Amino acid sequence: MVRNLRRIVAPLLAVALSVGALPAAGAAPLEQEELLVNGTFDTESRPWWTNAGMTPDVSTGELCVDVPAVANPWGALVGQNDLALRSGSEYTLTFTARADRAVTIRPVVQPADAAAGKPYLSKSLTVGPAETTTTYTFTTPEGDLPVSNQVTFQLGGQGLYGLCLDDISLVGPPFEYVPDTGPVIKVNQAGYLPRGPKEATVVTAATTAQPWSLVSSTGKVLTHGRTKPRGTDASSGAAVHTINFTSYTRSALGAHLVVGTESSHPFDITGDLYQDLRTDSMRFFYTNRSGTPIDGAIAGAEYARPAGHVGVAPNQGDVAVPCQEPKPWMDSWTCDYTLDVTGGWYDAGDHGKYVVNGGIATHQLLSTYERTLYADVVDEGALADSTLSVPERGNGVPDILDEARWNLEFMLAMQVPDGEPLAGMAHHKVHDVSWTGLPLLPSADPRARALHRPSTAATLNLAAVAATGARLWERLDPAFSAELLRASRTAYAAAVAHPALFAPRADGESGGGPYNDDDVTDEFYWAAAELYLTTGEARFARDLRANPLHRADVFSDGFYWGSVAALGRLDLATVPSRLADRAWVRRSVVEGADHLVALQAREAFGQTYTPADGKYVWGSNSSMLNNQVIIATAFDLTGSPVYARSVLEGLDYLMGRNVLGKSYVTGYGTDDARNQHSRWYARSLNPALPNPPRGTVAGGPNSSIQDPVAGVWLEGCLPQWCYVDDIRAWSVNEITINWNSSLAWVASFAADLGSHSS
Ligand code: 9MR
Repeated sequence: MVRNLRRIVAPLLAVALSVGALPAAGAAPLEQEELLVNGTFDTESRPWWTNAGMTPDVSTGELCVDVPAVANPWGALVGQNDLALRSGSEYTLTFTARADRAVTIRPVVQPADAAAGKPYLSKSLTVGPAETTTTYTFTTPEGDLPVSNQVTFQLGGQGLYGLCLDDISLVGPPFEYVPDTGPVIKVNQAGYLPRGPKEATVVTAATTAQPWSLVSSTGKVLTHGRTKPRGTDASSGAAVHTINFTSYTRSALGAHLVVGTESSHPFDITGDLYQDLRTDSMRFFYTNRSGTPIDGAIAGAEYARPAGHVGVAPNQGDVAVPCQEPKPWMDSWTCDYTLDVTGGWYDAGDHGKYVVNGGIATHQLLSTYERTLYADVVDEGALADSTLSVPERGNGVPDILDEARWNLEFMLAMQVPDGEPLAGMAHHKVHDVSWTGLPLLPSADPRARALHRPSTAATLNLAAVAATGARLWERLDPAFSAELLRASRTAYAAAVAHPALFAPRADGESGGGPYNDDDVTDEFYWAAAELYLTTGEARFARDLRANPLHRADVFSDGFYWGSVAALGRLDLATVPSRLADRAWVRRSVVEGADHLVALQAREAFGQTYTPADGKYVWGSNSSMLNNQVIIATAFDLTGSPVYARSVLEGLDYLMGRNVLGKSYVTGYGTDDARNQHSRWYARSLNPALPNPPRGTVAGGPNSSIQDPVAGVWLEGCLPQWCYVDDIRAWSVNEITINWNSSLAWVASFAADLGSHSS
């Protein structure tokens, strides 16, 4: 249902640079609009709803119902939801009504969630057989109103009667969400590397090149030039110019760009720009650990919390978790054993733990480390032991591997034990049997937990990641390495025996997400590739070369938890092996990167993501980052600076060079995302709780805006605008392990570049 064509107001699009940023709100009389849909009932009753079993009849061009004898006025309702209203504004409700005898009805306009506030309008009105038209005017309160409101007619409490409503109208100013997009000059708010690319984007209606200057913190002009007009950018609808100040190669702290009377946010030009991000992006994994107390001395005092899901009340798990009750959409599958699946990382802002998504996230941490074994441009020791704030610091093992092991051990625990049906496969996920609300510490979650049916996808994730782990721990911990390889081989064999056991979407409705995936050709490819790289065995080489994806383009559409062939291909290109067509594999990565770099050149904000359908997916920031992993790997393979520049420019978008002027990485930049959707980094709901740790990336713009806040505020948004930094906006502003693992990989690469180029 499209109520207003464009509810989100992009204030800068039509404003000339010289005029300034925002038109003064409220300067013109507010536009009046009809806010109700289908108040005339010409052909149907939707989207009006009824309760008490009343069936609306619109055959006379009105909405007529037989009201049953219920005790309370609100026991019988006709209503319409999803109304976004402006605060402190006047609205007029008009309707006609008739009843087959004199009754009192109660029109009410109020928050859709009654607990969210008082009604704005609540009246009692007597109606009878003569049709009467009634008009009420009311003013909404000042301050933040609930996102979703409703009009209802309370009809109950008066015995049986018939009632007809017609021409229902609510007129007033439409709600408009106006994001604060900050300065019109969009920069990487954290900064730039002295020898790296330096570009910025200016939102301006000016049609000719404009003079710009780079100004130091003391007001000195460091360099200057002219903007390049780039027309209207498709991903934002904004008219833009770009600024290129790459030729300035000195360091500068607190510099800013100036165009006319406009200034950018300040930024640094410094070689150690990404050093902190390399480690900060990995902090999130420790504070997301399940099954262990989070130590404030390690994580920072505000992140200290008791262990979650270790069998201490009110938690009910994860020490002996049973299988889910039989469900029709799971072919009534269940089991008669329990598993100890304590540990691992919580997936995101929920308390679920998912093998599929855990797989890619764990793999990307392993890969961040493995890259440093083979790439040329690497800071020796940057990922060694005692480089991260984790409890295992000082144990002689690189901390990033310790962190990855925390989840790898959980994944091993999710494998179906010998002797049970589906032995060797991995349970798809473990989570609460129903959704909990926010805020809620993991240790305070009272819900029962359940193991969900094993899936081929989860099993192959385990096979792939355990195989990768087996080679990385071979010397560090031979026993663990052997255990991993055993588990990987068993999982692979189980997946071959059960190649099409899929987790249905319907199994993600209650208490956890679905991570449904019914094409596992890519998971088979990835697992075979990792097993081959670890063992060198011909049978795995045969399997991977027989996979149709081996010679396919696995890079143009990027990769994510549901499409992982690229992970296998990248490792085949970088990890030494005797694969017969390894040279071709390496070329395919470079070609994939070339394609992405060519697309990036057309993007006026430098993003490394140009979806073919022009819509941004859920977690688009991670799509950008995963494309940067492909491009960075091409750098590692060729040493060509084109790829290094591309990755760095891609990071600019994430850290503020975007139409919203938002740095999507918490703690980085002047205007950073910090209210991401989470049950325990939930400061905006409870000031005693923290925001997400520094270095946490938000999912970012998502054209599908599935959550109640984004769905209402961002209706009609062009891709870059489909984001709001609100904790309730889970489809655009969540945090997850697989998104931070992409950031960790790229941040580590960028940190290496920084040290080698300055
Ligand atoms: O990241 C996932 C995205 O790709 C899917 O489209 C979406 C709907 O299935 O689910 C996302 O994953 C969520 C998961 O289901 C539950 N934990 C939070 C995840 C991030 O929002």
